[in-house]
Amino acid sequence: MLEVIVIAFWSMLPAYIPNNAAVLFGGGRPIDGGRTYNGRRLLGDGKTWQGTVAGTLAGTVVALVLNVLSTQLSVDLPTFPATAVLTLPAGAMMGDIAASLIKRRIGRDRGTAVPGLDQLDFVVGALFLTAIVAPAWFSDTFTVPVILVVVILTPLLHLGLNVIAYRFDWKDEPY
Ligand code: CTP
Ligand code: MG
Ligand code: K
Repeated sequence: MLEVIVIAFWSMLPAYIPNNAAVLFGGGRPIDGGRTYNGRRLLGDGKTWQGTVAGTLAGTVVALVLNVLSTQLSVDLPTFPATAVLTLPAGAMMGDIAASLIKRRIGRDRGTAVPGLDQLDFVVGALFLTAIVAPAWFSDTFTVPVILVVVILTPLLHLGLNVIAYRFDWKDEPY
């Protein structure tokens, strides 16, 4: 059980970091360029080019560092192929962006909480893109128990980290 939790956390770390990096380094020009549809923004000011690039880069660096670490550790942890090094962080950012698109369409303004969607958007994005681009590595690494742990553990971790980011004034809301 502990092994499954460790593998789940390790394998998803390159997808966890991007959101936090986007919060820290985001800003500037929004991806939607201010465009609206039916009177509402497509994505909103919370989805910026800078945040997306910084988040993807940060997750990529984390995956590369974990690859180096896994050769140093005696325990058998997954290494990330070049495809997953990119798809885990890029997929996480895409999932978060897709969630904003959904949130604007259902009438939620930027920064409002949609429980469930907020905590799992990046997980679904990261897993989905990785499953498409690196199917063999995906099915070897993300077994059913690992996916179950990811789906349960992620919202708890995400909420915990966001509360900390909020307390440190890095983030406007504690979710
Ligand atoms: N951020 C960014 N670019 C991204 C994702 C996040 O610049 N692709 C930054 C923004 O400053 C954003 C903050 O990180 O406000 C928090 O991210 P998030 O909670 O995902 O965005 P919200 O502002 O809550 O907007 P939304 O309601 O669209 O999710
Ligand atoms: Mg938010
Ligand atoms: K979000």
